[in-house]
Amino acid sequence: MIKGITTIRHAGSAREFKALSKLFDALGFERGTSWKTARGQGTPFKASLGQIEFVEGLETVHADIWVEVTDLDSLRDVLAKEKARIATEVQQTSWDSRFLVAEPAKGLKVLFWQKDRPAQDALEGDLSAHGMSFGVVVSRWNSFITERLLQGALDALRRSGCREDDITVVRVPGAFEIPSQARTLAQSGKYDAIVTLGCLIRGETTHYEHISTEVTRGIGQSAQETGVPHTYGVLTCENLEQALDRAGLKAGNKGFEAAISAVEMVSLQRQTRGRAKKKSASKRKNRTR
Ligand code: DLZ
Repeated sequence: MIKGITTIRHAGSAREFKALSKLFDALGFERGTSWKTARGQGTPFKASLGQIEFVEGLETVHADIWVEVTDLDSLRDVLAKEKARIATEVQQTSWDSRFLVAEPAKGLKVLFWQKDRPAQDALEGDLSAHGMSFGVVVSRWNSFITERLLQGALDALRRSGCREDDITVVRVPGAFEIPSQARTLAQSGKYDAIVTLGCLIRGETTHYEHISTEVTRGIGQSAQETGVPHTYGVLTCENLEQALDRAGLKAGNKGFEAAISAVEMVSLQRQTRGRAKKKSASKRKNRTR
């Protein structure tokens, strides 16, 4: 089962290692667990999402570490402040993005890129969970699958920077019980979002259609009526093989995806609420003039 991808680079010296670590801190990467032995040392820097991509054809790759960012211009400012060498200045691509290549240590090139905004004024949530709290409701029925979904969800929240104390996991007997517990957590006012995890398998469930319809409707209703984002990590599968694929084997881990979506939705909600407040304040100001 795939858990993550790590790209490892040797720094030329302890001094360079320290400078690289300082730069990656300044860029906003989350530090993982460092190690040090008589033979050397290492410090991982985490991103919320990682992937490995193979490329074929004429496209120039520029660097073998690519980092997608939400604001390339601010990132360029941090690189300048940290006096990191820019090997290629900001350029537009033919695939609706801009990129630059930094060379913070000799021979170590990192390409930073940002996707062009789809529309001038579009708002998007980001994937940092700092200062957010989450309720995770997971059902015990088919726990062989749902525990994998839970591990994926917890992994996503931790990688996004959520503190352990800000995650509450609640176990319920089966998928049918998820909506009521999700609503209870949402109504408590303690959580920014609720992640729901469960697994319904058609072959093993006589009332499959009824249960899955109720669960989906109940989670959606709780989200709409409480105003707290809920994300849907309930698998509805034909058989165990399909469920396994979606719990980390071939088709990713839907628990991880549900948790990442929750982080994005909280971030987006904070932005849209902030924007709505500003708009109504400026309306009031105009009226009193
Ligand atoms: C009863 C039942 C059945 C047959 N199948 C599943 C399933 O595949 N996945 C699941 O999460 N729960 C199942 N359940 C249990 C119901 O969701 C519920 O917990 C019980 O009917 C008790 O209310």
